[in-house]
Amino acid sequence: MNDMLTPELTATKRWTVAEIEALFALPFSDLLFQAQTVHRAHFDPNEVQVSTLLSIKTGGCSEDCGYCSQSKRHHTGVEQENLLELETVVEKARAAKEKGATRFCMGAAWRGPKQKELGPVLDMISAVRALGLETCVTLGMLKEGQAEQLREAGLDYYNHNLDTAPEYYGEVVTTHTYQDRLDTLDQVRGVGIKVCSGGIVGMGESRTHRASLIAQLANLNPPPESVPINMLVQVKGTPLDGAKALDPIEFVRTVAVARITMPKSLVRLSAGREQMDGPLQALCFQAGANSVFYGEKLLTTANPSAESDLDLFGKLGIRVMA
Ligand code: SAM
Ligand code: DTB
Ligand code: SF4
Repeated sequence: MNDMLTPELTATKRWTVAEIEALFALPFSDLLFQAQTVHRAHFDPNEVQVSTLLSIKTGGCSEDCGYCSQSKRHHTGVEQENLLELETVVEKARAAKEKGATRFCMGAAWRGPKQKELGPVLDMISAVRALGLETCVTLGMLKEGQAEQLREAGLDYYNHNLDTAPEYYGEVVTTHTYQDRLDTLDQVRGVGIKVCSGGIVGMGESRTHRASLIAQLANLNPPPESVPINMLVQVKGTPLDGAKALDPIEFVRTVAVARITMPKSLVRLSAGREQMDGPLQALCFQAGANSVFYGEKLLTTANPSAESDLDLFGKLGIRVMA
């Protein structure tokens, strides 16, 4: 086999975009075999981690992300809501735990939290953690000192996606920059919070852009502990509604390449599962995906029900990761 295509199982390898494109170009069976080999070296291939999402502050966001239902610049019918009350969040977290989730992710449609907005979120983190769940929040860009406060509240993971290649970012978002995203990831890493960062495919990007996104993620030092791979959910009223749909095989290839280049990370099959059938999801698990969002809602769009996921897991002999 060509040396360039042999995956190194170290977190410190720097990947070039060309090496990642070479992985994308492999025959499908060879790519899946490599992905499965890497997956089995680091994880039980029959276990999947499950996280439940809750939108704690919906809509009205100042940013112009072309895919997002929550930007106030797009007319999507998503109404702006206030930050949820602590009791509501705790109730939802308790219900998620009862259904088997091990991580609870709280998302807010903010460019970033204002200081007076952060306080109530810190209380939510502590309360959810007290239930025995792992905690994750996604609040946008962080200002100096905010990551520290999140860590002190007991936050386990901060989600902040790079979303696409640096070369394509300006086509999707103009109100903040790729460097802004990287700076927030630095702040999170700097205080010892675990990083959840991935992207969206199916936004009209090229395969080279997908390889470039994966290179950015895999070359973070260390790579994110959690890597969500989202298939664009097309939302009416957003600029990306009507984008050419990505071929499902190309989606599976993206998952496999993420697995090979980030051997120790949880690779999450994220948004877009409601639009996928069971066999396509099964291929994604074979390609090394080992985490999903669990529960019938993502932030504003639908996700498969817990019952249908448990049914699929049953058919595939998949156990939920403790
Ligand atoms: N406002 C914060 C931010 O942008 O980081 C946090 C919430 S934002 C909704 C979190 C992530 O959801 C985005 O980075 C993007 O990856 C994902 N997302 C949003 N809308 C999506 C869509 N329609 N399809 C797929 N993924 C989407
Ligand atoms: C991630 O990568 N995907 C999640 C979570 N992190 C915050 C969000 C998906 C949102 C899908 C569109 C919606 O429901 O609004
Ligand atoms: Fe706002 Fe986040 Fe949506 Fe962008 S992705 S518009 S920052 S909520």
